Amino acid sequence: MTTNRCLTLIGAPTDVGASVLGASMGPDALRIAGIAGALRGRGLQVSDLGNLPGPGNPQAPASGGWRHLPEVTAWCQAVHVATAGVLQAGALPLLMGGDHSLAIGSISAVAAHCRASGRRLKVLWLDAHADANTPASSPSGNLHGMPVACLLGQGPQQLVELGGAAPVLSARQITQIGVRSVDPLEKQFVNRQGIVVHDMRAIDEQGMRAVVQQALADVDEHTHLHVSFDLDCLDPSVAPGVGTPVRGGPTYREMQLCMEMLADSGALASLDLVELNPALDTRNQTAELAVDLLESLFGKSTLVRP
Ligand code: EXY
Ligand code: MN
Ligand code: MN
Ligand code: MN
Repeated sequence: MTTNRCLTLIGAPTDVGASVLGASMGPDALRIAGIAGALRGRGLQVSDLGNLPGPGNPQAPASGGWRHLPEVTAWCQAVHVATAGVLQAGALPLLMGGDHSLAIGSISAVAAHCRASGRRLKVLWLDAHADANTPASSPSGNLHGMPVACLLGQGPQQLVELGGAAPVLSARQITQIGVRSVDPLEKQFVNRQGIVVHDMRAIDEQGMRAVVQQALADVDEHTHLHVSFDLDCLDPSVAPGVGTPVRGGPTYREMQLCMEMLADSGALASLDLVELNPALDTRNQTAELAVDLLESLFGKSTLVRP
């Protein structure tokens, strides 16, 4: 398997799914950190669709178990259409968020593409959080804490059925890595659904190498691998520019190894890069780190290995 060498950047400048403002500046911070040039340096043909338009942030309180549902739905629809267009054109879509609720838009489009082309979809969710709250279990109503549940068919109907067919994913199609913050009722949902979670304890006990090997065990030449990379997965000491930091995350070296192993799989076919919050960052350090890790994800390594 080899990774598609044509890549299209999609900017989705919104923070309507989050409690903290600022993820709306993520796409431009990634551009300033040189995302396109770095990927071209890896030999990729890169185009940039620019920033999608969408509603502003009403900064309204939660009601009915969620905040900003019409706005999140509009953004996810825009992302769905853009992602479907990029896949249709034969390129690899890289969604630059924006908050993580946008993954409902990208992954629903990827799933439809896989259904139509007979490929098996596998989603790797790199995150400090499980993002598996439902409106009934969420302590905040923030929809960036609910995309996994929505993709599994639990959540507001507008989001669950965003791409038509629901549920978009079955639990065995998703594997989570780096999780260390799960709400009490959310934990019950994760266990009931049987989502495979390699939490930080697993990384500490077994090492990143064993964890990624297990996560990729069912990936073969028929697999479309989607990586949904929430930058708060990284330890906040190296990635401070996120709205919901949680201490105790993977180091730069651990995450770089994860990226290198994903590159070796050759199965990567779509990607979300989300939750970058430049308002909380230090001199664009988190954006630059994200671009550095992307280079590893697209095949940069120290030596040529057999
Ligand atoms: N579990 C908390 C909530 O649902 O409010 C925090 C979620 C943060 C989600 C970030 C994007 O990964
Ligand atoms: Mn997330
Ligand atoms: Mn997160
Ligand atoms: Mn390394």
